[in-house]
Amino acid sequence: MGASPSGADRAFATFLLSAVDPSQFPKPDLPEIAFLGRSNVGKSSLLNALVGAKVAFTSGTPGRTRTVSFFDIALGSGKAAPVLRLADLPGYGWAKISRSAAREWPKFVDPYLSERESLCLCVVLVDASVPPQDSDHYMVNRLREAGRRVVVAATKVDKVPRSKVVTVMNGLKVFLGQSPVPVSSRTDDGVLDLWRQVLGSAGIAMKGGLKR
Ligand SMILES: Nc1nc2c(ncn2[C@@H]2O[C@H](COP(=O)(O)OP(=O)(O)OP(=O)(O)O)[C@@H](O)[C@H]2O)c(=O)[nH]1
Ligand SMILES: [Mg+2]
Repeated sequence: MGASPSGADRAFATFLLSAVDPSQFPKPDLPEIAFLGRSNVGKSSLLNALVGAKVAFTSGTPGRTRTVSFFDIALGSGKAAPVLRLADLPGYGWAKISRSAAREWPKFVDPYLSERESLCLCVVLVDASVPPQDSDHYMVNRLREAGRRVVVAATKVDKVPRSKVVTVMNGLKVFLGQSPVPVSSRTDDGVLDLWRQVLGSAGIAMKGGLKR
């Protein structure tokens, strides 16, 4: 069940569709939260950790996700009506993707980020175990300029020595202009904290507290 709490806040995720073109995006009829970050940063893994099920495809091969995949989330019961939608976006900044795939990226992601009316939060993932990158800085600023609400999640914090976590988080805060939420999909550290923020952005208060 991952990091999702039991009871009223337990998430039930259903894969809706994978889109390669804005015409394929689902109707914007639910509050939507997008997961963005460089290839291999752990977007799909974090999404799975948040919902407590392996719904998003993860891979050791960077740049694997080339589509926008949408997942509808119901709370409390799998039979309940969905209350929010998560979007797993393709990774950016991976040099080995084919040139045509690199050209494809902005074509269907940029209109999504700029125009998607139901998009209420962008979770930008940055890898806590490597130095911050210009592409992370670019993405956070681009989203702010588009008027998007941004939460920065610092992933793979299990790979950072405990004594260095505070320094790394402070460095990211200075670099990106906001405090990151340290998370690990391996250990579930910080996952519930992030889940609370995801629900909050959709106007949903967590009822079940922090108990699993
Ligand atoms: N140690 C550690 N490894 C992780 C964590 N999250 C993901 N990984 C690993 O990082 C690799 C990439 O994970 P994905 O979730 O597929 O990354 P992604 O950002 O969705 O990648 P693309 O879809 O290719 O852009 C996999 O080998 C994961 O097992 C984490 O919290 N800790
Ligand atoms: Mg992925």
